[in-house]
Amino acid sequence: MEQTRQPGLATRCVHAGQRPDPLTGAISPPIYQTSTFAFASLEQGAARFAGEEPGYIYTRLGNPTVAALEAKIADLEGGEAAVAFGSGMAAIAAVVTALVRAGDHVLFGNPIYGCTYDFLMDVMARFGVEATPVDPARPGQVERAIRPNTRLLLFETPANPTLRLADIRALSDLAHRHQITVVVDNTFMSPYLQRPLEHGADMVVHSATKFIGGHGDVVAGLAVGPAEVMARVRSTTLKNFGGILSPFDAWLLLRGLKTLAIRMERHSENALKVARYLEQHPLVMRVYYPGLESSPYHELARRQMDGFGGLLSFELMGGMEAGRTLLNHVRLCTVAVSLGDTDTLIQHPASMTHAVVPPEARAAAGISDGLVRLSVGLEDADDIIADLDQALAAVGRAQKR
Ligand code: 3LM
Repeated sequence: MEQTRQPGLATRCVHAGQRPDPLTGAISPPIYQTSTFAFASLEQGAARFAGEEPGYIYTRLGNPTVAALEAKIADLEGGEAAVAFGSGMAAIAAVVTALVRAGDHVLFGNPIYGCTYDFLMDVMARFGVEATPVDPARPGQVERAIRPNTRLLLFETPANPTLRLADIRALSDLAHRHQITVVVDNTFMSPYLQRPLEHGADMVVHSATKFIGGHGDVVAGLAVGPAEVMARVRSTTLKNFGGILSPFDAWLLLRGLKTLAIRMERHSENALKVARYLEQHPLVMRVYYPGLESSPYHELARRQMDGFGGLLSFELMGGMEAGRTLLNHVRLCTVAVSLGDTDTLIQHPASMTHAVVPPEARAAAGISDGLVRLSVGLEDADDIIADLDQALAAVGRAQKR
């Protein structure tokens, strides 16, 4: 029987964008560690520069290993084209600056990763682009903030660090009624758990440093969207700011993506167990995890996500001081920023990832001084829970003193 069925996501994580090297049969893609590519003649070089002949020119403009990664992520997100960058921030900055000009206005969901906030509110303001934070869980508020010059709506779902969700379909429909481009930062989910383009978003950005790489050994970014827009990004803000991904780092991401499906399933399974443990702990006031039935976002999560992911955050009785004690007593969990690694990472957003966000903006976005964020890794869930349990016992002892 002829196969017409689209292969499943796990299959595409392994195979999309890749085939054995036609020259040698190597299954692992070659790392084309070269800065430049030879032309057979002046005419060939000129034709490549003129875009009249396909082929590589110079690694800042394109590289075969990087191209394999771009093809894979475009396939997984269900987009027409993708561009890779040297970091998530490079991807976000390149996409935003390719889409707006001085005099334009940008809306963004708050909370958002601290450097994205800083980039939009500070850097873009200096180039005449105003940005307004909105709560994307309140579409009415988003609509009221739209101005005639609003060009872009950028948001994370789930959001860093509070795990607030946004309804991608509802916001995309709303934005499109006003000719506004919707960009979703899908870092917390990866395409295995959520594909924003299927819900109406125009573009997706990633810090590929996180679940896509998955092993805590590479800093990278990705953007996916319509071919015309991605070609514009490539030929303007990628080419001229030059924030490219190296061929070796592209190879690490290709390797990481092979196991994305099983990693995301285990991250999600472990995080749910940890969230349930934390939820019943007397020293924990609130747990933010969309997989918990108690989450106000649980229904939306079931609708637009294929799993609940590896990130959660929580607030302790005793606020900041309790958080300090907890972080200083964990043993298996590592006190570190970043997320999506094999290792469980624990951090304090107010003093770390979101320290650059002004305190009033943090408070408005629900980032309290006592909030702790956990990126649940691939260890045995019982071991992660045992570690948190002994650290929480230390918090309890400190409070009795
Ligand atoms: C962090 N986040 O620990 P890079 N979008 C999202 C992110 O979480 C991040 C980026 C973009 C963290 C990094 S904090 C110093 C460490 C949702 C990064 C930016 O440029 O690849 O770091 O991506 O929350």
